[in-house]
Amino acid sequence: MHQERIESLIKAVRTEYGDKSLIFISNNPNIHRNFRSNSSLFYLTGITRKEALLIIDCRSATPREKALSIYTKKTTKQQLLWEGGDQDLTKFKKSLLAELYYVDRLEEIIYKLLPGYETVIYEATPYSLVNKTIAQMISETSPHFALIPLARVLSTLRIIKNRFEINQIKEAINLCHAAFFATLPLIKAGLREYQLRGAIEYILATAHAVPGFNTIVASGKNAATLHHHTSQREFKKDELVLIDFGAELNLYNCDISRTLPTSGRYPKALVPLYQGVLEAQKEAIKKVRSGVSMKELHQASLPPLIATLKRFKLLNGSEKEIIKNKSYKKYFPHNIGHPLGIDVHDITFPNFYESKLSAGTVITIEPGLYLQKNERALPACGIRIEDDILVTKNGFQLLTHKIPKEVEEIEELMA
Ligand SMILES: [Mn+2]
Repeated sequence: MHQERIESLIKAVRTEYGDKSLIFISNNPNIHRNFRSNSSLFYLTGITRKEALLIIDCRSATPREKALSIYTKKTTKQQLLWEGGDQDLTKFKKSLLAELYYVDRLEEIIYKLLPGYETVIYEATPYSLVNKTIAQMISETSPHFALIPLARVLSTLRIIKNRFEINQIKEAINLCHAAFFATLPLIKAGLREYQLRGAIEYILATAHAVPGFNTIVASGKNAATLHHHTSQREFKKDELVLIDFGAELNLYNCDISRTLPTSGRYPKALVPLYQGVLEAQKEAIKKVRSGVSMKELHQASLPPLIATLKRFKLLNGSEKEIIKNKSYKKYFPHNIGHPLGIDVHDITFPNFYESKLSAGTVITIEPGLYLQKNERALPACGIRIEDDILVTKNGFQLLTHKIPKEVEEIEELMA
């Protein structure tokens, strides 16, 4: 799998920039706290070692001709004592047909490598073996080099998931499913936001997963803050709690939001608001298939949202006018969703939002409505419903279908 990915990357680079290209991707060893492997390095190789630099020579079309070199540092006795061992890279000599070098400094080696090449494709992480970013180093010494960010070439490959990756995402979703059902009974007046967050993250931790991002638990008016940092606020009766959570398992992520009532039933006044968001989400999901753009999915979600806002007299004018003058953005200020994968907001290319989606891409669909203050007899609140969806040739697969979102379903579960 990794060899094929590297081969595809080399092919893309050779097509775009010619074969006199070198690719540098490294793991930043300086982040000891919550170290996480560089997503692209992990995608291409499976490497998770803190000290690791992969150099790909694009003069060879395949990784089989000594095109790959991995540079790393020997683990010292001190490191062994304090940190324990790190990933052993010797296995990659075989699996990737890579050369493996143990070095203490890399500058000289890189300078020696450069002649004969014209393009350097890189990830901008600082790397201890060269003290600065490789891009900095090269632009200072060899300003004639074309420096190209790796994402420009790799995003079109990473955006399409294979079966293994889809299964990884599904497994992460299974953990969130478990966390959702285990913590649902906790959602009632008196509990505090951080307690629910702790309970959700506890379930993930016991399955050897980590939260893919700071779990959002936002109650009442706090939910009007899109990325509310879970606070001490206590849940009150008859209000809503927005949870936006994700599990990262083996470096693959999911991302789910649900909005739940604190008193077992959705407050009557807020039901139409909730239903509006749900309908908007369903309208967008219905349209998912290869060839459709995120922008079109966004557009598809707007009529139900706008109808809801008009119903509460939060917006005036025709649907057409409201879309044109974008006044709906006061209540729905973000995009409909984003791609998902090794990163929660997975790698994208510049015009991704307008581009046609391809089969194999996993996206989120997450419309929301947010009231920053009490308005028209409605309390300040936030509603977001987010599912993870696999784009297929003729439609979609709703990966998060087991996590309920219908009003009746949730009220029955909480009764
Ligand atoms: Mn999301």
